[in-house]
Amino acid sequence: MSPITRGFGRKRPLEAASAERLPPGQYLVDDFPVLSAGPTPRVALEDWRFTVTGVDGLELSWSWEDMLGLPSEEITVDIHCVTKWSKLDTRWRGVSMDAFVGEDVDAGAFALFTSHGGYTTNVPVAEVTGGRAWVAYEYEGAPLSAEHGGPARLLIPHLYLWKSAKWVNGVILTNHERRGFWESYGYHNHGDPWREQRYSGD
Ligand SMILES: Nc1nc2c(c(=O)[nH]1)N[C@H]1C(S)=C(S)[C@@H](COP(=O)(O)O)O[C@H]1N2
Ligand SMILES: [Mo]
Repeated sequence: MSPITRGFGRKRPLEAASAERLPPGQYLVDDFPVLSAGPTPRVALEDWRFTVTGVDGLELSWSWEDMLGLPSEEITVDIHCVTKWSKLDTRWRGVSMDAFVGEDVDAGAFALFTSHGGYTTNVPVAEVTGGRAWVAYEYEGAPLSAEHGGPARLLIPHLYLWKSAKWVNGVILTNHERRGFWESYGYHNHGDPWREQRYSGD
């Protein structure tokens, strides 16, 4: 059989499958664009911490070593940026948010994630627990680069990528919703790409 025929035979179903995975208004990219609101912070592993602040004000904190001691998962997901690019089958390694926001924490309903450099983003606790969000520290089998949020970033693939805070260093749990950086500047509070929740009012 000719390789040309085989190539055509493969291409069409693949394209159809990809189209189904593309939320409305998005286009596919093969590269991995970098979008940062400020300079790239360089965070040394020995200084790295992830701190969970419960509703009661009590803090739980993990060092880099502590975090690597938690069970990690390999995650292959599609990611969607509000600037309209999507990337399929990105492969990460990270620790589920369930490992940080567990029984020991007075969780409340709302989470405000914080990052080195001052970036913040808010998400309901229910959307970052139950295996839907990770602190990711590897991308495509290599340590996560600083540009993409390394040493570790949040990964919430079911929401627009601005929710996936790069250089994440903690989460503040509250009963009252506090808006993050882009959510305060007119972006949608929730940010579901399948419902095209780009801007407040969408
Ligand atoms: N700390 C921090 N996290 C951030 C941002 C940022 O500016 N600072 N930008 C967000 C936005 S708008 C997007 S689209 C993604 C981009 O991730 P990337 O640069 O790895 O593509 O990071 C999100 N997380
Ligand atoms: Mo973005």
